[in-house]
Parts: sequence; C-alpha cells; structure tokens
Amino acid sequence: MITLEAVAKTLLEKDNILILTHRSPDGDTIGSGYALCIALQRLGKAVRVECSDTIPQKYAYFTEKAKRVEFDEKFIVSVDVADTQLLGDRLSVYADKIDICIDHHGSNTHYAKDLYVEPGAAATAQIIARLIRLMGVETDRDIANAVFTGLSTDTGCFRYTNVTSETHRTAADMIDCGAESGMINRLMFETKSRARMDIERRTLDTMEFFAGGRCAVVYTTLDMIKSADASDSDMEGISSMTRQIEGVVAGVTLREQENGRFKISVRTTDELDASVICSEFGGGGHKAAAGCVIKGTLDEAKSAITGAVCRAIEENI
Ligand SMILES: [Mn+2]
Repeated sequence: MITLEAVAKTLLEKDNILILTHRSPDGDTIGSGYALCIALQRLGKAVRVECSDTIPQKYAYFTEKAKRVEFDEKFIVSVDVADTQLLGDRLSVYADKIDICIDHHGSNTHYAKDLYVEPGAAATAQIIARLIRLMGVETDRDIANAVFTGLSTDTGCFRYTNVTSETHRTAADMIDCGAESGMINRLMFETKSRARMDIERRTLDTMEFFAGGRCAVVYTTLDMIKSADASDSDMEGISSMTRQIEGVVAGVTLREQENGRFKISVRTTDELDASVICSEFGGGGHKAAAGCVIKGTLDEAKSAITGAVCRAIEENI
C-alpha cells in the first residue's frame, strides 16, 4: 500500500499514461478513469482510457471531453479493478504490467506494483476526487460530471449503505464545481431503453422465492437477452431488482454466459455478507453486493447458489 499523496506525486512525474477500466464497465470505473484522464490531460500529459468492452454512449457527456490521443504507454494505472481477470480479454495483456491500482474493493488481489485501496470509500470516484485535488488540478465541470457519475452510480443514487458523509461531501464539492447532478441522475437512473424494459419484464417473470420469502432468485438466459435485443449496458444493475422486494434479505440473479456457465450476482441487506457466500464459489466483492461464476445447467447453478444462500440465512438470521 502506498499513500494517496505518493500516487499524486508519481502521476505528476509520469507521462504517456494508460488508464485501464474493468470489463462490463459501470459508471464508477468509467467516471474514475475519465476524471483522472481529463485532469492529467489538463496538465499537458498524453493520457487515454481503455476498456475491454465498448463504453456505453450514455456516458458521452464526459467521455467526449477527453482528447483521444495515441502514444506508446510508459505508465499504467488501473481504476476500480479488483482483480486482473476483470480487465477482460482485450486488456489481459497488461495484467502483470500495471504500475498503480486505485480501488475501493476490499477483495482487491494486490496485483499492481503499487496499490492504493480504500474499502471504506463508496466509489473509486470518491478517491479520484481527492487525488485530483492533491495533484493541484482544478476540478472543472467535465471532471466534476465524471466524478459525480461514479459516486451516484456506485451508491444507487446515494441510497446504499456504503454512502458516508464523505460521499455526500464529495458530491456537494462536485456540484460546486459544476456537476449537473439532476441531468446525471435522470440519465443514469430514470432513462431506460425499450430493450431494458423488455429484459426487466422477462427477468421478473422468472422470480422464485426460497427460505420463507427471504431469498428471491431470478435468471436471465441468452435466449431472453436475444429476444429482448438487450445489450450489455441494458443489463447493468439488473441484479439489484431482487433487493426491492419486502422481506427479502438476499437477492440472487443468474445470468447465462456463452460457455455453459452462469454469472451469479448476490445482493444482501445488512444481516448477510454477500462476499462470504460468493467466496464459496471462488468469487467475491462487497458485503452487500458480490458475484461468482458457476458452471453447469441453469437448474444446477440455481440450486448450488440457492443452497448456499439459504444456509447463510439459517446460520446468520
Ligand atoms: Mn466501484
């Protein structure tokens, strides 16, 4: 572990900086990556953000503010990437070449030469806001919009228990610097594509309850995704739907992958630790939101994860 001051000092000394984000990018990894990229570009440095997957167009209000530049990278930073596997296929070549990782996942696997991780931070963007200040770069509207997006998306619009007073103070700072909070929250939380509405409807149709109604399970198959014509970005956050149900302490979402596997997302309320449940299957994450991958048919994957969740409910509640 190094200090954030040391991260700032190192970045000020470097040039030709490549910033890596995680696959299936969310608002935090993209917001953090672009906020840092724009701040370093303001200092005259050659910087660009890379992602294994296409960055959704809905983030264009800040991603388009970074200059698109090509160069041979001399320094590599990852943001919000807990494990090198999460870099995805296209960026996997950088797995053992990352100089600094900035993250907020307690499960970070310490893969980078230097690591700054703050598990108490609601979003990596919360750390990036401080880093930019430490580097002495003025937070302009573009940077503020990118940081605000990371804060807002990783906290479910400031509703999750990971929110601290510091999260709100950072968000307030960003609004003072010009962040368009109303526009961002409408775009991130209210606006849905028709494909998204369709896949939500189909997914909700699969809902089953276990453990006396305390565990809700839904699934999404490749056929369902195809029928709804849903893209990866249409699927973002779909796994938090189960937690909205009264009496549910654990929500499980299974999503079929191409290779006979299911990507499992577990969302829990305060009484249960989702990362402990997912670690039984080699996964991990946060206390309230974690994931893993299970190989097998839908029924096999469903009964394996449901069994683990029900055991955790019996043991803890
Ligand atoms: Mn994050």
